[in-house]
Amino acid sequence: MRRILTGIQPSGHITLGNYLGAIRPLLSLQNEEDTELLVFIADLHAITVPQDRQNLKKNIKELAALFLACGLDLNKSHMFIQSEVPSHNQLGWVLECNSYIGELERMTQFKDKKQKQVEGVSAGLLTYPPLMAADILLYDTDLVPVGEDQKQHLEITRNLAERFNNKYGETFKVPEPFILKEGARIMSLVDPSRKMSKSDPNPKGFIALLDDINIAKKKIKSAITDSDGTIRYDLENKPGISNLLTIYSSLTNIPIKNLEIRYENTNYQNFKEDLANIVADFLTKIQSKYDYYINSGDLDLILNSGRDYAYHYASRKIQKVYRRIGLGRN
Ligand code: ATP
Ligand code: LTN
Repeated sequence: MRRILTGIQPSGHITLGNYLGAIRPLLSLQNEEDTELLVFIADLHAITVPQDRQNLKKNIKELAALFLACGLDLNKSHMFIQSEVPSHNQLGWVLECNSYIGELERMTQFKDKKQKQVEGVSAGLLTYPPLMAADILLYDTDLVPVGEDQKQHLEITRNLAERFNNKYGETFKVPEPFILKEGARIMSLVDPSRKMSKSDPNPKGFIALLDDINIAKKKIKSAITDSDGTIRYDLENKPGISNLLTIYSSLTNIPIKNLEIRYENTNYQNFKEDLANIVADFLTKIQSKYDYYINSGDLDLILNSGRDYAYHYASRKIQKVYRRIGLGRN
């Protein structure tokens, strides 16, 4: 059986970038035969930067309900909260001891996030990749759907798996990233040179899946574009409009080439107006399903059953790892 796994941090409100980069590719695989999905809320990763207790709690539940609202099929998947399965911390530590500071310091996400910390840079921000590797390697994962920004972390995960296997004997499956060409890097609406990010202090930069519909429409209509006026995909010279074309195409499945032809003789305002309506329809559908799940008592039962399933699998793996290394008495 093929196992697909991904995690998202409950570090803010889930964005269209998270959806197009990670959730949509994940869901595109769930109907394939002989495939199982493991989906988790990466709360241990979220605390690498400061989090408010109440917000964190709320974001964890919100993310769980959103996965379901986006269409996660519970007959094919298990959803759980990372901190409820202690094997993640256990393997994280082991892999940390097999990581080199130099390779961790080279990670782009570390370098970016380090710049933004006002209260000091936590050691966890640096040692985050071995914890992410643990998330993946505990479950003999085959494929990991992620956005482009996580490619480097997948590479280090593969390196750590191979390093461990060489040193202690075959223990981990070496996973592959699953990165879709379109939507893997959605950019900020206020600065198309930066990626759309849920922890952006300026909410105009991102569309959250739970944004008020009129506010979301306004964000699209006021997205930064250039002054050239033609609707053409050109990442280098027209990053703003290219980003909007990518969003349009990803949500409608209309190829970008066809959109360029459709909007050849119009202006940015018309194009943005249409895109705003497409985004509004998409959000409306998700939000009505979200309202159902967040208010249903099922959510806790679903998370309990996901935790038990993950715990069972992961605790066997960590015992094997400990034995291989020579830890404890067994
Ligand atoms: P934060 O701002 O807290 O770092 P984030 O919005 O970057 O959060 P993550 O939780 O780090 O989101 O990422 C969850 C998943 O969403 C990952 O697979 C990541 O690659 C993907 N992702 C995040 N931002 C984007 C984006 N702008 N475009 C496409 N995929 C994205
Ligand atoms: N590192 C990811 C979130 C994440 C993840 C994972 C993704 C944590 N563990 C395991 C895929 C598989 C992020 O910050 N975007």
